[in-house]
Amino acid sequence: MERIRTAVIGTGFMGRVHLEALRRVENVDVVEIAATSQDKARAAAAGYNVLNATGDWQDVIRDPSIDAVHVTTPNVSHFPIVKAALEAGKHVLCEKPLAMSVEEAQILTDLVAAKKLRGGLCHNLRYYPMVQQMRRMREAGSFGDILVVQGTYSQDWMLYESDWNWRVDPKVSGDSRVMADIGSHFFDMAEHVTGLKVSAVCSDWQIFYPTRKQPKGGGESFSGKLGAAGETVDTPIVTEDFGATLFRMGRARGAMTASQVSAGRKNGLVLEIYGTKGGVTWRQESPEELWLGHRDAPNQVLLKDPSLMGEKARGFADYPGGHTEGYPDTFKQLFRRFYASISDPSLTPDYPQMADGLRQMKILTAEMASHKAHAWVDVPA
Ligand code: SOE
Repeated sequence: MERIRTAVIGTGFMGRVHLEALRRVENVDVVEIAATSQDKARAAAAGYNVLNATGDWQDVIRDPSIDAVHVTTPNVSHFPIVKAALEAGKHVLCEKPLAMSVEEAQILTDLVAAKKLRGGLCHNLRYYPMVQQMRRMREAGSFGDILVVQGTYSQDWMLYESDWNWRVDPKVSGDSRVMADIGSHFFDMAEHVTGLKVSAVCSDWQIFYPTRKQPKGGGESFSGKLGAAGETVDTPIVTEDFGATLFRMGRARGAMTASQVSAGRKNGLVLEIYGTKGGVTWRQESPEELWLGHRDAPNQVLLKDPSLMGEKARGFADYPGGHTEGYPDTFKQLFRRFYASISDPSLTPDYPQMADGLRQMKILTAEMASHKAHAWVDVPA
């Protein structure tokens, strides 16, 4: 099989997740790592046995031997890097969000189509095996017509006033924090699994800490794990710690919350779908289980086991029952499909596209407008 030469730009938490998952894709060689400094890039390259390291991402763009690029930098630089990579004829896999605005996301979506390149977006959570099982059961009509979609994405890593992360800075991360970072995963999954589109939203956001204690010497409470020590400066906060959104999906109705201040919830994405024939619930904190709800029979819990899964969902479970597949495996599944579509240009891509990133920017923009106006806002198609 032809080998594909790829580069990873960004060496934070997501950069490391991408580098690890890329090791599990058979026909890819990671040939360069780019970071904000030569030292950081060299350290990451040494850790992942990659030959080339650079402190300037433009080096990657200028190298004609590189076929594909992973963009895992903070949000504000997604647009310029993805644009430059596409213009240079490289396939791109970008972390979410695709861009800082609908306008930017539209430019990238048009560009990838015009250039006839592959453009993927890391809404990886779709690829937990039991999320695919839920999707395929819905397609087969197991839940009937969908009436209600509800759930949450709850975390606790910003619970204290002393918690800090680059995502707090709107110039780097955007005007929304919680809804952009994790609310977008909820909506991507809800649309993917139900096959329905969010048509209108009514959203209410809250900032619990008007200021937070920013560490003077840098440091973060998410990737840093144990928090930052030392002197801090009180910094005004303008992005939400929590958001709640009512939404319409055609005839179906829904409600969701997203939070970074829910004590004890580490990565609590929950999606519940209720239809005319039955209900289903999936929880990211126990991802191998699917709860199946019935009105006239005892409820069931389906444990991930390829032999018990539908044929199409089975392709997303690589290990036998009882052998847990989790967060890192979702990237493996996405990357394999991305690179398969590069190797075989005739393949219809079956992974999130840049257009899906544009879609999330439209939902997010409508939520923000709704919160500001205290009113329902339509989401354009
Ligand atoms: C941090 O909130 C984060 O890593 C998100 O950025 C990811 O997209 C999500 O998968 C887990 O939480």
